[in-house]
Amino acid sequence: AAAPVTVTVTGAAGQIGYALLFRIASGAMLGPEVPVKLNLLEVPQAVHAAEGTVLELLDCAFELVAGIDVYDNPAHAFDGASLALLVGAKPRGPGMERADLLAANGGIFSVQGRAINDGAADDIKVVVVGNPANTNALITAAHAPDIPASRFTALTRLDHDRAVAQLAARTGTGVSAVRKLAIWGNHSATQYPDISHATVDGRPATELVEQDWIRDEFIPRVAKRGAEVIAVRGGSSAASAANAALEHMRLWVQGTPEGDWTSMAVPSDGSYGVPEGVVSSFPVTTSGGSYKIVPGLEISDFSRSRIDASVTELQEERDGVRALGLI
Ligand code: NAX
Repeated sequence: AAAPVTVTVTGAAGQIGYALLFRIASGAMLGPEVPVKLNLLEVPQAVHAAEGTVLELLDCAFELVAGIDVYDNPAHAFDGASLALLVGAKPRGPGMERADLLAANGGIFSVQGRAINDGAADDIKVVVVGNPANTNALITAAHAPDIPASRFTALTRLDHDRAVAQLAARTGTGVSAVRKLAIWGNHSATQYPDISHATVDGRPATELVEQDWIRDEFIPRVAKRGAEVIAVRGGSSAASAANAALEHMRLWVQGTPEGDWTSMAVPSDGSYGVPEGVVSSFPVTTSGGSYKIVPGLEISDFSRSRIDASVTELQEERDGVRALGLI
């Protein structure tokens, strides 16, 4: 049998953690052949609740689970980790300014970055889910100088999946007919869901929907979908976020299908005019455990202005954490 892969999940007692852990344990992320060792990280006051989730994980008798441990110490939780899903973050409280939020999360992600640097496996792959996800990934990478920055990514696959679902519904097709959709920029309301290169059943999506619909309905609906879920469900996206985080990792490890790509927020290599180092979402293909930003796409003036607006926001976030001494 294959050796177990150590997977660290932070925020394990939260609602995304609850939706995520059972699916990882069932083999949905790494496949039915790969045993997993689960390392759960929580803050001390939530360790007890995480231990409750462990009771339920054990009660599933998942054959692929090679062990589960709960920690409140990041150094222990990331020891030997090959995959890390950083879900736990400090939510914005009442009256909290953006700088306060960045500072609170800076404290969390700098410590976790150091722990990953010191203890994780050489092939560590990190996805940050906790918001502000792109900038939290930047902070984490900055505190792990011995690990290539490219290993630190942030989640925009949820935005990607939301966009695929909206386009499929509009064109009256199934989601599997939609290819090559892209999310650019920040996981925030400024993100740019881009269908300019997308196809639906092999036909260019731009021939099937109106520009007005793209601009006035599709883009804002995808970008504000998180708020829509909160308004209707009375709680923020949890199972869909967990599913997307799992897909992000599954595709990174197992590869994107021929003729399609995914969206991942990754440290820019300067592609498409996004300043180097900024953690921005791009269309990427994956294979053999690494990813590549899709090269050579034509960018329209409309796309250019949308990408620039979101990247400007990311640069402001980067300047903010730099001013706080967090990177
Ligand atoms: P919850 O509040 O239910 O759970 C968060 C958990 O993280 C809590 O149990 C908390 O104790 C734990 N935590 C806090 N600080 C920690 C630390 N330093 N180490 C370990 N654990 C820590 O939030 P949930 O709904 O699960 O959402 C988690 C994060 O995902 C939030 O930051 C949220 O904004 C973000 N999201 C990101 C999305 C994305 O697409 N990138 C979409 C969904 C979600 O909104």
